Amino acid sequence: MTQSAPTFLDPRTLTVLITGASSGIGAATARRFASAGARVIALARRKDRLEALKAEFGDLIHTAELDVRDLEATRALVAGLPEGFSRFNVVFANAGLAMGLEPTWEARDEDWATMVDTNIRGMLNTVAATLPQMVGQGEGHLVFTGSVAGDYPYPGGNVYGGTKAFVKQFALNVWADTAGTGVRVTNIEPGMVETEFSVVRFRGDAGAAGNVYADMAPMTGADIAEQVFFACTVARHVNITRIQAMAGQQGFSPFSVKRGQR
Ligand code: NDP
Ligand code: 8X3
Repeated sequence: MTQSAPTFLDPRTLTVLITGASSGIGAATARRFASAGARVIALARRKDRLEALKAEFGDLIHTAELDVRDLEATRALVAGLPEGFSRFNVVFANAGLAMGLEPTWEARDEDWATMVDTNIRGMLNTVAATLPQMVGQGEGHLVFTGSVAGDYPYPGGNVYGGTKAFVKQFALNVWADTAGTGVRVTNIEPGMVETEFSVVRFRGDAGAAGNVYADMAPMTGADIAEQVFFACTVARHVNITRIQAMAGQQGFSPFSVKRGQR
């Protein structure tokens, strides 16, 4: 059998809907696709941040304010997309956050609720509002932002890691449903990426957030955007099911042994 070179989709054929596009991984992914000529629907709660994207890329970008926790607003937004953006064929369900790093028994109820409502319910709302259209048109790609925290435990990761384990298993189950429909599914599972993630996790404490990335080289939003771009532009007969990447200086810890404790 002759070996042919891998082929890639023309990004100019893609219309990419991104939640959490106002900063970090989502903003970098919006830039990656728009700079390659794709159209991008950039969504987040902070509309002013989205305007910077609009200023950079003009007509390739459509921005709108959206809180993914609101299912009806998400459905209405998708139903009302303007001409040129309404036939999206990539959805990046990326909006999410961690709140707090306390041990389980000291964690705040409201933080757990915010993480579950955003990372699980908000992600499901995004899928509910977009997947039927992509299955109907027989072409699409659903990309999720999971995390290494969905595979590996760490102290203080309790509900955040639980939400990302949900995202991973849900992504795999969606792929079990969509395989053969023309809709691809990918779960992106990063380790340490320096974004506003840790500032949010530590409630605006920039010092605590900075310590997370001190004296090491974390991944950047652009590093993750490149992975999303690859998964979405690889030839249609390929489905990249999961991409897990860690910073080069981020390894694993041995099991902890609590000697002398009962
Ligand atoms: P950022 O804090 O920089 O970005 C988070 C994005 O999510 C923002 O655009 C924010 O926009 C949006 N968002 C949060 N809540 C909502 C909401 N209710 N409705 C709509 N948008 C919302 O962090 P990252 O870029 O790092 O985070 C993106 C994803 O990556 C998250 O799912 C996170 O869990 C995941 N991740 C991050 C890693 C890291 O180390 N940074 C590693 C692994 C995964 P706005 O506030 O304007 O609404
Ligand atoms: C974010 C990565 O390791 O901080 O999902 O939980 S980690």
